[in-house]
Amino acid sequence: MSIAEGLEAFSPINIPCLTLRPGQHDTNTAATTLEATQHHVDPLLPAVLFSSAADSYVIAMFFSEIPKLSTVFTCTRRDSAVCLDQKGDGCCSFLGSVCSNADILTIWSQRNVEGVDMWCHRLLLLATLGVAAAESASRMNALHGASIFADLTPREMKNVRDYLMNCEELGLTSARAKELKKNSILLIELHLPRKHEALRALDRGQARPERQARVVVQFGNQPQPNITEYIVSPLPMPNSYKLKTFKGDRKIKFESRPLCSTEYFHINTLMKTVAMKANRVLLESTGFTFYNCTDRCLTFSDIAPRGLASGERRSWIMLQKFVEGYFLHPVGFEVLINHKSLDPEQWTVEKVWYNGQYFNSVEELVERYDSGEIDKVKLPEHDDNDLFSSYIPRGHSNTRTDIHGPKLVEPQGPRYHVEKNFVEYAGWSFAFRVRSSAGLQIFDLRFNGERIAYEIGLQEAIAFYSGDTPAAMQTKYVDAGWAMGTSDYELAPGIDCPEIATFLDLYHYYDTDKPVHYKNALCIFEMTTAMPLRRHFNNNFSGGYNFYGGLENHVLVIRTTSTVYNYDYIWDFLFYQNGVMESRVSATGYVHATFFTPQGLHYGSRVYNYVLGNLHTHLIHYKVDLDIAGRENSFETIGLGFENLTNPWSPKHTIKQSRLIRAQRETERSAAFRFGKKFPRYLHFYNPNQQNKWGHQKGYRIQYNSHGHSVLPRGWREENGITWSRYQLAVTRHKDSEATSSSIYAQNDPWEPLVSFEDYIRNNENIVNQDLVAWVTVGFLHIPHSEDIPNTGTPGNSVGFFLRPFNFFNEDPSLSSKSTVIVRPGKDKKPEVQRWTPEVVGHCVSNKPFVYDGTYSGV
Ligand SMILES: [Cu+2]
Repeated sequence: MSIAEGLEAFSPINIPCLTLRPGQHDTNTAATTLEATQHHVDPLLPAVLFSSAADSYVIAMFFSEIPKLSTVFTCTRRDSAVCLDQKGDGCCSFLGSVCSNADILTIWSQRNVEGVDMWCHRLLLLATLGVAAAESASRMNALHGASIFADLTPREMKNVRDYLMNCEELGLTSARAKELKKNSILLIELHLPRKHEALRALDRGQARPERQARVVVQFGNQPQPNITEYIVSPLPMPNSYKLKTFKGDRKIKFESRPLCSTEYFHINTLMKTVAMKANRVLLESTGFTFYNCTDRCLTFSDIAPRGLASGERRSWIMLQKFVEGYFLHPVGFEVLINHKSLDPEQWTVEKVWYNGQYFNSVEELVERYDSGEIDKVKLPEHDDNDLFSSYIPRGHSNTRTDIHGPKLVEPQGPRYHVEKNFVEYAGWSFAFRVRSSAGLQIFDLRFNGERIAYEIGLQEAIAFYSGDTPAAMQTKYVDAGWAMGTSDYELAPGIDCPEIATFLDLYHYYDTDKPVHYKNALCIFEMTTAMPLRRHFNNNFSGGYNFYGGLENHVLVIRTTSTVYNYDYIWDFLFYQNGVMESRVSATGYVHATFFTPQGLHYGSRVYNYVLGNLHTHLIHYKVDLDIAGRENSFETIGLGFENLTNPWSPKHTIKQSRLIRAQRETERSAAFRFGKKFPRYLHFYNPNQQNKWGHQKGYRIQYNSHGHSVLPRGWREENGITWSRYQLAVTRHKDSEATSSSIYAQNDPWEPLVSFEDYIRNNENIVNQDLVAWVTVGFLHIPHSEDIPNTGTPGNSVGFFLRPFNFFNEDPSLSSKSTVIVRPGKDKKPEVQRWTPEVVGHCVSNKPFVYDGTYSGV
């Protein structure tokens, strides 16, 4: 059977990167040409699938012998047409002249198919790079499966919206309509398939599970207002929805929903009437008002949680001067409003706090203010030239302004590869997405084709405050409830990410009627840490050296940010060449500040005439679903203990030294480490069924970079909403039903949370040789100080963790890097340099002017 006949027995099926159809078959040369018919052909990702009717398929691919990513191919679509050449000897080679680096074509079948068998086997025999072929198969599966995790496209979002809007029984109206008593969509995002379904595609190249959407609907126009979540499928053309259920069949309380723009509109209206009543008090006290104010206006920040018990919706609102950096301008006026009713006319003011004094109504404040019964405050005259809260530089500059500082350059172009949500770099590969609720996640993390983790993703970020004003005492921010995943605004080249970074757009559907486009909201770049990954100067102890060896430390970074009102989080995942992966969050932006009172000094620092920076603790939660060389993993901790030995070469003496003490953690409870308790030194996850060359079980360890501590006593009211924060680390058995440790409802109902992490470890399951998930809490205490003005700086405010190989490889995998330089003294002591990269680096920096737009809008 000829190749052409073999191919004709199959019909091409679509895969994202390439669709091919058989072209002409030339009987003289016995060559069959396949032409790319639809998509851009990416020469780095050439995978072709042919399927037969019999549920079997042939995979054809070609790949490069030279290290992946180190060469930039310039194939065009036409030039990349795959050619099969049967050169008498049956050897298939790639004929593209431009793509001459792609030098071999391998074809095999997963299952014997009549008539194809022999044809495939002949080709298989000729596949000279068997190992490379296996690697490529793994790579192709990873690429094939990456789209499982891709966020919804605007088209998919619109289709889901249109489908649900047409379901009359739901009675949906615009999310932007001004009434609260309505049924509307709050959120549409990707709903992940179950893990074992995804793995069928990722490990075996089988069909991907159908794409589904998670939709949050607010049913305000019901006798029993409620929040309901649906799974809508199949995408891209949905035709059904079903209820999404939660552990213990818990229902989502209507009062636990995040605030939407409509509710803010009505809060703003209420605040106008409050401010109107208190206009003179505000004007005399602050020089600013809420209406009719031109350049002396007030604005406000709202505090969460909203009340003291489940089912409440009562928010403290803090007035601030509306100037650049208004978070640093609280004016000493706070109001507690009850906005539970769906009729804003029914909303009430329950308390007022003015200059340290509490009142039951605005009227009471005004009356007692007028009668002179209370302590009045008068802020200093506002000085427009006082730059306090602004970014405008001041003071003597110690750096030149006529030249730029150092910049990252890629002298010969990028060395990483991004295809949609699939990324490859120096042996690493992964897929990514950005959840609207909690943000950045990566999936199917592999190194040299071997899986290390199935999912590593942000779950939650909290900041719990203390202070002397009611707003400060009440502030317990739980940021997924503020849709921190959607707060990923535009990144500035050269500042937020290097100019050379790849900037990608994101789309979210949250509190809107159409998808919103967030331009340049995610960036990927390779950088140098300006630190060797490893180096050695081998001294000859007589004024010279035997050799010098060194390797630059390059790392790939994927980054998004969340600006949750005043605060900015920078979320990074970093991938080092030696198999180390790092998760890091850096905190910046404005501190959450309240009005200064002398008592306030117990809770922070005075940072301005009338402003206190309040102490708070940041805690961040990550899910780390490890799959170390497979799903079956175990967990042990390793510490040291002193031992006493009789000195074998001097028996009169005793030797004291440390020895390893390993503790196998067999159950979930034994693998949950509370804050404040002793935390083991090494946290070792390993595959008990796989060993490295030296007989050690292949493993990875989690190493912390964190100074976090718990924020409230265990079980205390709001603490029930963040039970994950009890543990620096907890290890559980993977369950699809335990997908996340928090929810968007935790902020407004932390008292009776929909999702409680504690439930995940309550049953204390066995975790030996199981699919394990590590839940990692990192954080830091922040006592604001004068240098937090105008903004908290990132240096010293980055925390996170490392995933580090521990006997996973046989040696440092960065040995495959050809950026290594070795120098040896040659003849006449002239140094001889051994290297594999060009001797001259060259230089190039972008000459594009700085651009920034800052808008995000519906599409
Ligand atoms: Cu802080």
